[in-house]
Amino acid sequence: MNPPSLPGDPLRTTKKITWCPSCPDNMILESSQKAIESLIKQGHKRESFAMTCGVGCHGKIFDYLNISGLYGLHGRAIPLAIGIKLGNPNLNVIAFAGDGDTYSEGMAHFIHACRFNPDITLIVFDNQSFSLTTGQATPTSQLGFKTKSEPLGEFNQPLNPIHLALSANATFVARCNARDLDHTQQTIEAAIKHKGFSFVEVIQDCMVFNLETNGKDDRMYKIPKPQKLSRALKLARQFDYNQSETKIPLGIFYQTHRNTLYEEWPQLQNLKKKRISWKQLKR
Ligand SMILES: Cc1ncc(C[n+]2csc(CCOP(=O)(O)OP(=O)(O)O)c2C)c(N)n1
Repeated sequence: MNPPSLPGDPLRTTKKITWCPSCPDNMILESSQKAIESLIKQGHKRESFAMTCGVGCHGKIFDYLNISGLYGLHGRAIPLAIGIKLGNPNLNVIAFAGDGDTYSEGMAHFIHACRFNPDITLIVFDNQSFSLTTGQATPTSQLGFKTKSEPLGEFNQPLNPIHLALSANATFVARCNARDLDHTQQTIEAAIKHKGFSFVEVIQDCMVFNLETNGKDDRMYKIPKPQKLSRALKLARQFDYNQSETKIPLGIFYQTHRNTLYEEWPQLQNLKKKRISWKQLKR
């Protein structure tokens, strides 16, 4: 059962927001909520949305967005989302996760989700830092990032999640800037509508940790539409997550269609056809 909603705002709980003031997590909450509201206006039921979260600052969205779901372990938002989708393939399932969460603890799930193409949406809050645990380096932190646990600076090259997702055959790959609320909302909406695994990386500042990587907005520009895979891979390489002057492309890099996980399973196709979950299936 959902908790009480804010008066006049059914998609928001009454829980007090404890993110830092001006943290872009607030903006990602807003864009995600607006995307869901828009889909509800287009005929989706609020009950058809479910979410999962990993552990981190981002995971608090679970307390604020008033849709059903499961709050998971660190790195496990994706398998939980796949589980929910297998239980009821009629749901729109959104996994909210952090960069540490997804690309460190949850990396195997991320790669295999790109391959298996479950019909779920992954939204990664990428602040290039393990922020809830006071700012250690994640796989997308820039070279040289000095932390309490790495006083000499990060010496590993950052991972490029956009390039990785494309290489692992993801069917929808996008990047947004948390501060650009309209673009983030539109991209999340397109991602939820996509049939298959949709991955949206939202670049955000952290107001407390890894400050040197903040304020990249001037370097960002928008790709007008999804590109061919070869071009998308090239565009993905423009930004390598290090400190530099390179441009940072935003938008849907690539979108294609192939059978999703449930389409490969006759049992799930049956549930989808009857618009029911396993629980409602008469055996
Ligand atoms: C398996 C496991 N490893 C480590 C932790 C400790 N831990 C909790 S939150 C967190 C940082 C989360 O960072 P990120 O996913 O980037 O999210 P952010 O806080 O930046 O939003 C860590 C390392 C944990 N809870 N479980």
